[in-house]
Amino acid sequence: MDDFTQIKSVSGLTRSTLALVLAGGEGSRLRALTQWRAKPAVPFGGKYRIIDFVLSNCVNSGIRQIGVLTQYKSHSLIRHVQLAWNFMRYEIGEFVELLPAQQRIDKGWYRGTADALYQNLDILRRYSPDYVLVLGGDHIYTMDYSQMLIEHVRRCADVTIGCIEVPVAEARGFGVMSVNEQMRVERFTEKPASPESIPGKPGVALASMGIYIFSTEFLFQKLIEDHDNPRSSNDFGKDIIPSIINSHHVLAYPFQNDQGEPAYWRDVGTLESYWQANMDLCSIVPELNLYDRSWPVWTYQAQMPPAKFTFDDEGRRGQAIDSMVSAGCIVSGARIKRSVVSSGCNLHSYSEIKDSVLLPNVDVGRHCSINRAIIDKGCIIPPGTRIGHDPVEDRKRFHVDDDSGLVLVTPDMLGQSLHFT
Ligand code: ADQ
Ligand code: ADP
Repeated sequence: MDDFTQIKSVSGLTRSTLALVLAGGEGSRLRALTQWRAKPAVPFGGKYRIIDFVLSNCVNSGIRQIGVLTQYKSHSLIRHVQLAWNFMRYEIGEFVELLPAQQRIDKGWYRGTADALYQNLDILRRYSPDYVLVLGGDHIYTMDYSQMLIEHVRRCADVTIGCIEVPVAEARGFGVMSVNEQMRVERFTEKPASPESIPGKPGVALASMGIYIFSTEFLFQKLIEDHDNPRSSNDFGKDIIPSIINSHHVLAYPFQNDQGEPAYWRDVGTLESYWQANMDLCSIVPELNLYDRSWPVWTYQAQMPPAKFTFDDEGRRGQAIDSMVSAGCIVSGARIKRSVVSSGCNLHSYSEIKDSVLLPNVDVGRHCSINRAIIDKGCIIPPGTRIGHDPVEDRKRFHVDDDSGLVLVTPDMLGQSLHFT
């Protein structure tokens, strides 16, 4: 039988928790979108960057001591976190602190996710939290971590892992676990070749969301043991979690919506999943609701005028339907359908944009037709360009995703210099 602890104050728990966001991974499956920036810094949803979702979850959950561990191509990530997340007040114990791989303990970069924490052990010790919440910086979801924290403490767990049901066909990319009736984890395999189904739910596996709550002393002890183990790759999913399943209390916390179903959680690791998660925002009743005022997603707000829609010279309206059009855009006679148009875009007359994601500051010239495409920040699409209609033509100039047929366009593919702002 598990022990249970009475919880007196939820805010007492959240205030004694340090969140560490792992934001250093390469994200190579996003192709040229991560050529110059880390995946958590990729623009998303018209005005956000991917990392804003996890940071907003922390702040909205009352966890306001946050470290962001950066490594790979971190310039725009660091700049964004500094610009967007500087409203926290250090005086009252709130902060978002950047922890770049800086060869503090070892001479190398962060090896795996556990090593990223180990190399900052001296800093983590100084904050002396009771609990450490480890998070990935590259998922789109809104989640109240305080509920998971309550469960961790109530059930006297050593580690609690956030988990979600996924189709078995997709489970190979995740840590997959099996649990007993009390949700204690009995087996955990990182990226298994043949993932097991949940008993009674064929075709559905229980996947780790890469979210862990550790009781601090236990975490520190395991990080040191892992560091001293020459056979370890120093990774949570590959090394630390599998090594403690049999010897410690590892609890699974299912991430569910109010109806008890798996909640909205997307790993936007591929062009198709990145595009689809953007498209999801355009649906009439989106599963992830950016308009929920009780759970604001915070970001950096550039000073921009409202989006503006005007007629073209022949009197046809600029219009957008089932779409999100961000501040600073001018839609002059262009037609937008099922698309996300980010801040500061200019869409000129006689052009049509369908099922597409435009990152900030894109300029679409006259008479263009863009279909099922992702257009990177700052691209200037010359008048008359057709994208997403003829894969053979598209392949000559742009990147066409083999799985989905989506077209990715970046400034260098158009012979333009990259946009630095
Ligand atoms: P992956 O996402 O494949 O699996 P990983 O590549 O280690 O694991 O990335 C985890 C997070 O850490 C990402 O946010 C990444 O950006 C970051 N990261 C990776 N290497 C880093 C480093 N050296 N320094 C700093 N940050 C780094 C993990 C778990 C699986 C789980 C999935 C859920 O291992 O068990 O199912 O997440 O997506
Ligand atoms: P974003 O803000 O959209 O993530 P940025 O325009 O800020 O992208 O670029 C991200 C990083 O890539 C910056 O560090 C910038 O210095 C670097 N970068 C962009 N283009 C080049 C280039 N042609 N050569 C070297 N570095 C580049």
